[in-house]
Amino acid sequence: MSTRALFDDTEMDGVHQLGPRACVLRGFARPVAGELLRAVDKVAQSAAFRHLVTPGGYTMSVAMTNCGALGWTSDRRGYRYAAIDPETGLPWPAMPEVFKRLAHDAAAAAGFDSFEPDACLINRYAPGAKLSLHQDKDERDLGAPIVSVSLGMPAVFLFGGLRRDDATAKVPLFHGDVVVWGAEDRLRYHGVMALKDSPHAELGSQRINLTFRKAG
Ligand SMILES: O=C(O)CCC(=O)C(=O)O
Ligand SMILES: [Mn+2]
Repeated sequence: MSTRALFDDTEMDGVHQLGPRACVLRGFARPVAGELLRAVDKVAQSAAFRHLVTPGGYTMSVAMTNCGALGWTSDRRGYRYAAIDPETGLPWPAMPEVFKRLAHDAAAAAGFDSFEPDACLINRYAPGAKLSLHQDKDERDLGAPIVSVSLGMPAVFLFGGLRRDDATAKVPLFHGDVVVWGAEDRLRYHGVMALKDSPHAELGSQRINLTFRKAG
């Protein structure tokens, strides 16, 4: 099924509930998308996108960088949050105000008050890149939600249950969509299917995802 066909089964705007405390806010980030993308470019000038290696020795197809007090990173020794970018030896770039505001406001719109992320993982997908099913569980404070912003090419987000082998919903995500999940949905498995090449007007053959978390 094409991504568009999947999307036609859902609504164009508004809130799409994925669980008791999980939802997609359709188009929520669209008004600030240009500002977000300019800020991503600026972050990447100081902390370049890189393909991390997993503890199992696999090089990830998604390119990553971070901003904020803590950055998510991986190498043969494991996954972890670090205050210093291992590539530059410098602190990660500060989290831009527009990021903080958007993350806070999206969380509030999804029913999570006072979200103040200290980590923003920036994922860059080229056609064919994917993210296997996983839980976000490296954060100290699992009481805070995850806020995940999609920009550029569409993707199919997989949203499963609390066990890896639970059924997954296929959720098409478009430029400006924001997914928020927390509380009893905080540890649900999720991933991104291999991206099809359907170039976006501003970003071309790329998808950028911003994942905001309270890690420390
Ligand atoms: O790219 C996405 O939509 C999801 C990213 C994600 O799950 C992660 O970075 O942990
Ligand atoms: Mn994740």
